[in-house]
Amino acid sequence: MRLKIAIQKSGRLSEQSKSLLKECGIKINNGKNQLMARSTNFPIDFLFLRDDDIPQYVEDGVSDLGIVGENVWLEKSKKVAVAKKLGFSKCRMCLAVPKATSYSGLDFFNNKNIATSYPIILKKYLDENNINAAIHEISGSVEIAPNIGLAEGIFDIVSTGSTLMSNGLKEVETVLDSEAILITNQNLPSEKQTLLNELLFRIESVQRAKNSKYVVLNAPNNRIEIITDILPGMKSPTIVPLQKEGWSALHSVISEDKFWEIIGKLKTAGAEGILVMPIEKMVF
Ligand code: PRT
Ligand code: ZN
Repeated sequence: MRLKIAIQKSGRLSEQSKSLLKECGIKINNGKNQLMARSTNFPIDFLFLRDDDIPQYVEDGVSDLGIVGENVWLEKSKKVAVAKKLGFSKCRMCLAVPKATSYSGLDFFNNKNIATSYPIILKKYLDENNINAAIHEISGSVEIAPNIGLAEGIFDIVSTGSTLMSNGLKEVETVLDSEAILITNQNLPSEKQTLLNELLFRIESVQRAKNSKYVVLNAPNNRIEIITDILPGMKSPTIVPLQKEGWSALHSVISEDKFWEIIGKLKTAGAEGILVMPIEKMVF
């Protein structure tokens, strides 16, 4: 039994989808322009598709799994399960209006026109907020709609905000945050579910490692207790005596988001020669 996973053929998700699978130890052998590929060291096959088509393929069981943005998953509204958030291709979906528009709140959009490539998500949001606006579905370059007189506002994906800025628009509401997710068919047979569980286990080990750093530092023995209290660690730090009398080396793991805060405290507490290293995998 082999799993099939659909990933974006080319675009913002494709490289990171492939990298994630490689970091999970899965080899992908594919030449250019191929639509399918096989892994030689894990029972999984790859389908390379447009991201918009992936939810349908997964619902139909043509593919067991797929990687898409949450925005595409929500817009397509197919019957698939979400197995995991993958943490890359982060963006947000926003309402934006021309910079000169005076905007006082969502009511602004009542009886206005909004251009978007995401009519389903937008309609749900407007309905939930009792806003009555006309939705104009266009497939690309949504950001030019206000300038050509098609709409008073747009609803689109924003990442850095530079596209909005260069088109003289400002973001006025964030409707949702999106990132890449792993979707799965809802009726996977148990053998495929077992393979999926193995894949999820690997993804979690990779994600945990990405969020953590391995720290080694030297400290006088009389500072070890205070330093140990600062280090959260997996369990407790490893303490190794140094040849230098009265000194030890401490080894521990700290999370990326607390990194600078913890390093500062360690220095104040008397830590020296602090080394910080990336971790490749963290298996529990
Ligand atoms: O050909 P295919 O249909 O497979 O690809 P696509 O052209 O539909 O999608 P693609 O590759 O552009 O994006 C795939 C996914 O990446 C999206 O569905 C999102 O989940 C995610 N993503 C992350 C983004 C962005 N960031 C992003 N910035 N998708 C699009 N953009 C566009 C946005 O539409 C706007 O035009 O970038 C512009 C805004 O970017 P900033 O940085 O100027 O704000
Ligand atoms: Zn697409």
